[in-house]
Amino acid sequence: MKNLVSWFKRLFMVPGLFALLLVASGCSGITVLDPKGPVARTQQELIIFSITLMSVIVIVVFVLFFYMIIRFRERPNWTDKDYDPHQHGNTTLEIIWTVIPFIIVAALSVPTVTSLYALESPPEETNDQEPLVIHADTSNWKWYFSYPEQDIETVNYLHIPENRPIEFKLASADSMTALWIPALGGQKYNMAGMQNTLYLQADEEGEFAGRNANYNGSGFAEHTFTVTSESEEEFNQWVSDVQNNAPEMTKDRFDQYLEPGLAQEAEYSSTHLEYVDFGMNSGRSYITDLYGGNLGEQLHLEGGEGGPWEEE
Ligand SMILES: [Cu+2]
Repeated sequence: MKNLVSWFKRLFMVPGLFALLLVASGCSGITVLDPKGPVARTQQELIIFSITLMSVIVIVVFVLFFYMIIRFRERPNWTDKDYDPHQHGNTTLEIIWTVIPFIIVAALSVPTVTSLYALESPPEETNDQEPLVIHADTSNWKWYFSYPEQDIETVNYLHIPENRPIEFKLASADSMTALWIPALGGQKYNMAGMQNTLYLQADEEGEFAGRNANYNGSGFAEHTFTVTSESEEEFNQWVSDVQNNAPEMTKDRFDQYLEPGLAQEAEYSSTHLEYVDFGMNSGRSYITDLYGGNLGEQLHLEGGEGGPWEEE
């Protein structure tokens, strides 16, 4: 009896420790579970739904498991007549363990696919509003946010009006990256020579953290930006400030930005889209045409021959 008690104690210590760990790690502070906009809220609901469903499955499996090991444990007075271990050809069991996985997969995938498709267009609650288009381009390890309509561009920071959908046009000058603003919604990839569209929206004012969510080398950890969500008046005020006071993004200046390295936050009263659009096939080789030489030097590729594999 004493053995049984200590066994139970040990059994219940594991989930207890786990719960303590969750609380101690400040689990309530997870940004994706604290959405600041409709897109993030849809995704949060999906996450909570999936965790709940999977927890139910785990609990059922564990209950069955403990039932089995107690029900069919080795006992001195049991004989072969009490238990038949051969279940081959048991139609009832075969049907149960074929149908249940189907139900689980359907229950998980139907809401997931529905939300994924719904998030491919601007949030429904603000569909009376024209989305604000922002081109979000990257090069190692910087963010360029161009507002074509306002004809301004920022480096490594973003201002957006609250309660208005933002239509991000994602592309990259070089390595593949991903735009992620956890408080506003999940990430999507930036690639060279093609464009992705991501709709996000903030429904309150505040400062949110944004980052590149796809590993792209030594500057990855600092490939971040801040998002300021503000009222429409404040946003318009900021736009006209930048239009009137910031320098122009000249082609020379932008070409300097494209060299690998980090950059301070900055703003300009014109956009680089006048010279190159990395989302188009024509913009695909822009950075290699500019700096491909440096890369060749680093990799000993001059002249297309005499590479490291030919040096000996
Ligand atoms: Cu692609």
